[in-house]
Amino acid sequence: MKRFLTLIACLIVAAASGTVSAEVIAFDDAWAALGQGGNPNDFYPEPTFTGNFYGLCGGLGNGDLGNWDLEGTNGSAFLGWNVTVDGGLLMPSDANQLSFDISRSAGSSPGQTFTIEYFDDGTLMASNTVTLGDINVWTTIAYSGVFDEVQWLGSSDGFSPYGIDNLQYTLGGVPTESTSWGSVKDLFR
Ligand SMILES: [Ca+2]
Ligand SMILES: [Ca+2]
Repeated sequence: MKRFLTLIACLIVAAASGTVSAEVIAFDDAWAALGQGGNPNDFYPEPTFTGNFYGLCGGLGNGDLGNWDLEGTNGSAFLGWNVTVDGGLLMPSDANQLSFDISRSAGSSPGQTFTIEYFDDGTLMASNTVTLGDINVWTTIAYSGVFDEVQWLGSSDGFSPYGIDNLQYTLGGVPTESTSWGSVKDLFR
């Protein structure tokens, strides 16, 4: 019986330590299916991309359709923004991790910025503003914490088109040590 309880406790600790792997959106599969300017929301069931984006772009590795001067970081295709530069993500449920790569594209200017805000149940949880590098020099945006919506703001400093690629996220709440050890203690009562 003691061995059984020890096994159960180990399983609970393993589950609480987070073995869930991230979902990865590379945009290349969507671009191959929908072509230049396609809407990622017509391909990926989640998350929902919000705002007035241009759409899927093949990138330098696929002939640089549209002359963005960008090659994605996880396969050449990426999601391009040049109509308006504010957008975001709606998650299907609470998520606890997000990362993606961003680069400004042809027609943008040095020093332009990108601001991202993370919300849970409508409450701002965190925000981050970065100054983007040169064209086709990608910056990784990363966040850990509970959120269900993301809003971002492109630079207000003139025309500021950009691409994003290699979007990764993990759904689920964040397990805490007190929660997991509480469950283990309950078993031994
Ligand atoms: Ca890609
Ligand atoms: Ca929520």
